[in-house]
Amino acid sequence: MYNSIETHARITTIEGHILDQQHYYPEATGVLTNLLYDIALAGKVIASNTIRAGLAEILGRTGDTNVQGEQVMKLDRLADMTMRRMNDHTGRLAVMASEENPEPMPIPKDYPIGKYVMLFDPLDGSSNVDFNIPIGTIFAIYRRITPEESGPGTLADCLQPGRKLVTSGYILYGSSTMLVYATNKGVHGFTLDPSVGEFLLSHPNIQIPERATYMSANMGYERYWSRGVQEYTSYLQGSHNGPKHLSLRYIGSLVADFHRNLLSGGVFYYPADHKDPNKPHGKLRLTYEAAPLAFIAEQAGGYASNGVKNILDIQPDELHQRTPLYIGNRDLVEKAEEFIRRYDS
Ligand code: P6P
Repeated sequence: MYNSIETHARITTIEGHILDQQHYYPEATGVLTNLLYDIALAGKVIASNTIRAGLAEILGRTGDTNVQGEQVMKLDRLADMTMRRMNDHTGRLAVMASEENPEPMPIPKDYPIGKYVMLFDPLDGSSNVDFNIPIGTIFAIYRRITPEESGPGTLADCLQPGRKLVTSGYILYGSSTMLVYATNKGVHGFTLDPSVGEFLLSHPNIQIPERATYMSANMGYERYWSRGVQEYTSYLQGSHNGPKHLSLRYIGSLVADFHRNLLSGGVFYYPADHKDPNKPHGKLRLTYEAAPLAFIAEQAGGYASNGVKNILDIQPDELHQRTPLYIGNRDLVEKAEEFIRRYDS
């Protein structure tokens, strides 16, 4: 067992890094720093339950279904509760919204109300829990836009375009637990050192490699995709003078697929499909999945689109609205837009 003191030339905790970053924001009052720290703490709690899910009798389904009509996994419920309880009383937030809850969750009246808004997917990919496949928490932080004197935040505060994000990030519960977050000053990754219980800076200033390595899509649904997306897929496989070197990697867990492509270069796409008439815009959600990851991708030199426009420029109409998502290397995402324009317009 290595000693983290010996192996880290310079140990930078997430708290130290956030404080370092804070000097970029003269108006910052430390609230954002503390909010990110609270999210990191929630991540540690969720991680400690995730790694022993099989033992703690929290595997399997609760028998409930969430607003998405999906089976709620016990770990889902625990992650949702942890994220809420770590953040509902700190006085940093005006309102929260979660994938697991139909409506936004205003800060309880007994607690102080803050100036930020947090949207989150507490445990994305949770259907993979039983198979020990990496899963993740995704979070998005905005400033409230409704007047402070109006009391707790509202749905309007939650329905902001990704362009307004202050910070976003994810916690990936995989072979190690990583927290990756982005501000408009870059993308930084931290790895949880269980021996000291701290997230330590392991991936400073992440930039997506210029040369992509992977394409990531559920090819089992190809017959349900539009002509443009089918031709785009052929392009990624070398037709239409496309790249000849891409490998297919798709784990069915958005945070894990995104993280791999962020570090190795690649494009992930979950198109609109006509498999389920109730989900004409694909499966993924805009406000707490696509937009926060799009912010990270763009800060890392990549790009994210719904096939027509930048994800960050989409004004949400509903909290749980879905969107097609193409995300990763800018050239490959723009090529998706080109094929959709050419064949689907
Ligand atoms: P499919 C997991 O349920 C999830 O929401 C994302 O994490 C993942 O990218 C996607 O669904 C996988 O969906 O239809 O390919 O199984």
